Amino acid sequence: MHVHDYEKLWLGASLLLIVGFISTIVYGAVGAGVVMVNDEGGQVNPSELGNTTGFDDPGVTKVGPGEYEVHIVAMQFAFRPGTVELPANSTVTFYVTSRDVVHGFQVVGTNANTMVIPGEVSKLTVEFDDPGEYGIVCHEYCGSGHHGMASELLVKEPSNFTMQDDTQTQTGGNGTTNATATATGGESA
Ligand SMILES: [Cu+2]
Repeated sequence: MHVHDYEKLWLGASLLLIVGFISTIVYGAVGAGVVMVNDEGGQVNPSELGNTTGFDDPGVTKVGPGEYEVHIVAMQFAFRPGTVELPANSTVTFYVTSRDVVHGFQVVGTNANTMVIPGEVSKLTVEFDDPGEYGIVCHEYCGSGHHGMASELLVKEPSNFTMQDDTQTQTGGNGTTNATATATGGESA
């Protein structure tokens, strides 16, 4: 059977395209360092968060040199705590849950991004190398006040950083960012 030269050319070109598409998918899955948020954060009773370790007093806990844990409760229409302060050069594991409806949690300008589902704990680890201000926003429509549901994350020079006391308030706020964080756990919702 004779195959025309142009036919061969187009066959070859479409084969190349297919190989190219598969390569980008494989790279995105394993090469880009993106980690999906899974169920390893565990489960909680959303109506018992006041009696749940970590979420009864949300905020920052130091767990090792340069390592911090941050518990965050999302609710209509705020995050608690309203402001999170962390030192630069730190590895931070966020534990985020909701006490009412589905919310979102995104550190703006980074790939730290997850859904927040009542009863589930979203766990994601982020490295903050440089000082900066980041907005934390809810990106899942959660009701009439959704547009105002935001808080801020201040990454400070380690020499200026002192642990916040435990009397954090529920305030909203918007931060801007010069994104330098890289998340080792994150998901696009
Ligand atoms: Cu929300």
